[in-house]
Amino acid sequence: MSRKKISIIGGGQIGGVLAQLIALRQLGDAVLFDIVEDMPQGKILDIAEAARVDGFDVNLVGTNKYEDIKGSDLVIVTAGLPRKPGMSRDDLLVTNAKIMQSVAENVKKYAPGSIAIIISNPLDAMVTLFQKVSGFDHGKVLGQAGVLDSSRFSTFIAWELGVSVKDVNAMVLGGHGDTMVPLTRYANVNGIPVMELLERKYGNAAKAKEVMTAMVDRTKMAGGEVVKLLKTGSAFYSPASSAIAMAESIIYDEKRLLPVSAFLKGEFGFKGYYVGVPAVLGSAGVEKVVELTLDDEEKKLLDSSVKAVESLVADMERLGF
Ligand code: TXD
Repeated sequence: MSRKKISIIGGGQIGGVLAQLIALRQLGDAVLFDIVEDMPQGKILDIAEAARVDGFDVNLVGTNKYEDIKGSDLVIVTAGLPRKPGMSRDDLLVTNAKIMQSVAENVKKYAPGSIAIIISNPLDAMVTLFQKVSGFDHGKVLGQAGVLDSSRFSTFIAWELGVSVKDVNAMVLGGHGDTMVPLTRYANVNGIPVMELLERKYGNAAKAKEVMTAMVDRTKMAGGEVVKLLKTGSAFYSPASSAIAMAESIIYDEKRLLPVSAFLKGEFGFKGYYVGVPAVLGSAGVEKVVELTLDDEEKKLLDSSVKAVESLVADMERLGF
């Protein structure tokens, strides 16, 4: 099997970590593209010079030329500006929409057969715009948010319960914003509901609920928590790792069921929007959106999350994108 070619558009914080993870896991040959002269070349040289120590053997290219992404199987887009402290994801809309438009045009031109994973914020709007400009099949364009939000939620649950995070399963659906929907009822530790474990720990249901609500709130604000501490830029290690999990499922046709921003054609009662939902990822990209039973409260939360995505997309269209 020949090696896959993976291009990363945007060689900033997330882009650099992505390139290193691709090399370390020998996921494929990697191209790191950025408009900043010499920077992607410098990062790639630095990563490549660790090959002897880390023991990887893949081709790595840093570039300012879109031609170099020709023939990519997978494109991961991180291009855009990150949030500064106090800035909402939506403030980024206009700046990043302009960038995404040019990225999508070039990916369409040079890598028309690729599958695209979008990471840039505001996530659900950027995925929508990339698909619209590229004209790629909806299933070949997807966004990374839910894998990270779910990993954050799982981490907080593991810390709270004193169990290995490897045994925690918890999913976050909806848009990648303050209206995201952590599914508390489905969260479990190797099948045991987290709510039951919290009730046993605290001996009463009210306290268990309070603790769960605090974890849900922390999950929703987790991106901002990191931004506040870093002071310059936003989270980059965990977003890169999350996109790599999606890339692996696509490249190795693993059919993992992961929460991703996927295009809805009536699933969950929504049509025509990219929203975070469970989906099976394989060599064709998003191969299936998986529905699940939601109670009234969960439906209401998902509904308002989709409304937030709808209004973001409407804003973007009003601004001419
Ligand atoms: O989970 C998630 N989806 C996210 C998303 C979690 C955290 C951060 N998320 C967003 O990813 C963030 O709000 C940004 O929109 C992107 C990238 O974040 P990163 O931290 O990597 O930002 P950087 O370091 O500023 O890198 C962005 C790079 C930078 O090197 C620019 O020169 C480049 O993008 N850039 C471009 N590349 C290609 N083409 C164009 N036009 C372009 N414009 C800027």
